[in-house]
Amino acid sequence: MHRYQFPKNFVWGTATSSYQIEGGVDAGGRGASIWDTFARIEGKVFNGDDGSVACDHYHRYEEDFDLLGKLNIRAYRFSISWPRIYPEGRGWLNQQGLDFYDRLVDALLQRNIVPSATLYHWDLPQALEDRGGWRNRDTVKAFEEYARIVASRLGDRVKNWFTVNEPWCAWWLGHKTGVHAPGAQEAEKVHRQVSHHLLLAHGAGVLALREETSSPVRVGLVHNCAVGIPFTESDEDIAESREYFRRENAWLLQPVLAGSYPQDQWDALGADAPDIHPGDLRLISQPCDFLGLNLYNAHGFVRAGEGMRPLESWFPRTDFGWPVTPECLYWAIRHVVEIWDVNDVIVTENGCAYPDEITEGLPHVEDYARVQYLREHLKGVHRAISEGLPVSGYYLWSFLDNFEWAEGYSKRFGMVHVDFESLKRTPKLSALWYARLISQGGF
Ligand code: IFM
Repeated sequence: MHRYQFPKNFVWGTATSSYQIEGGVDAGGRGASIWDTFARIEGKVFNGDDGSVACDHYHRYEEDFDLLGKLNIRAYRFSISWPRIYPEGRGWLNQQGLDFYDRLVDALLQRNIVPSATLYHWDLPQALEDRGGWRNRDTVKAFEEYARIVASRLGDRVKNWFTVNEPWCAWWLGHKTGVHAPGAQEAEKVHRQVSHHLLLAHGAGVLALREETSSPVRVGLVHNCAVGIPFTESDEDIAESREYFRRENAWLLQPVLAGSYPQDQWDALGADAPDIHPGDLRLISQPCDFLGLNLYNAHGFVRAGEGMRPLESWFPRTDFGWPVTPECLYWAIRHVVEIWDVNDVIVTENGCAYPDEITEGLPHVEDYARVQYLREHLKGVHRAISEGLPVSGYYLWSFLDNFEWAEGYSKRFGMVHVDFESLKRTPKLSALWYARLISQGGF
């Protein structure tokens, strides 16, 4: 039997985001976010669900963190709700919002759980959207003000910071296809401008975090990458899969990691390329401490000379319809390191949705499919480490079943089941499996 043992200092964590779990949307002086508005529009979110209660984590974080402690979780990645801090987007600073995250960070530290904070996980203050949102360059300035305040308040205790979570989703799903808030379907020029402003916000966030914290902090972007698995491990298939990775991720990663937009893609846009100011790319490409990768599946398999091949309709998939392709983590880590020379990768999200149900008389939800998914994906992380690739942590998505954006509460990603009527939490077998893995440093 092969044992997958991880380095002693490997960070084992789990992740959530504010709008997906907090609820308490009218509590503590919080302002509206674009997701409050979007979820009210008929037909935008499955079943008419919204995040007004979610897991009610806003009121239950102490007991939730007790549970995290019992599950041996060493690091917790959460996001800060921008409209709790600046309910009107700019100007009036809501002390109650800052106090909430102060208490939340202290509650984690009391349990020896390392807090890692994301500044932007899609809940833009509605007040900023009313002034153009990410289409408007002023939103970058507002983000910088918000980042400075949060950094100066929490930076003495929070040492790991993620600037923007998955800019691709905020840009493409929010402004191109419109399936996420604010639900826009913009012209090419406008949505490319949105992507540029999100990258600028990342750069401004890095600067703010470094300038406002008295002791060193670790800072990076979180990118949901597109990957194709080489069909075989021949040099030709690997080279084609690497080129697929470069092409698919370059629009967002090359500015951050190499200080330029990919010339071929820029030229193809012509007059629709975004307007950029002198110094923008320098701000965007400031050196970071790591790159966060969120990854759930590959697009498929890549064959030399054939490119990406579509998967069969009967290929094994999760409840979300995403194919189960465990090698995706290994290839994403390897490609990003080989192409852009990244010196530390953190897997900031990985997990799966399955229709987990409580069975009368059983203390846990039996989610063998998730255990199998995690085990197979972690083998890829282990392979990367054993080949000397720099990977320092893994955050399972997600701690709790939660509000899965346009899918509402219909897709369960948690290692802990949440009954959305009673709000009762019930650990799934995957949580016990993960707790054991953490205590043993491997499986
Ligand atoms: O729930 C989301 C999360 O907010 C961002 N990454 C993907 C997850 C699953 O869809």
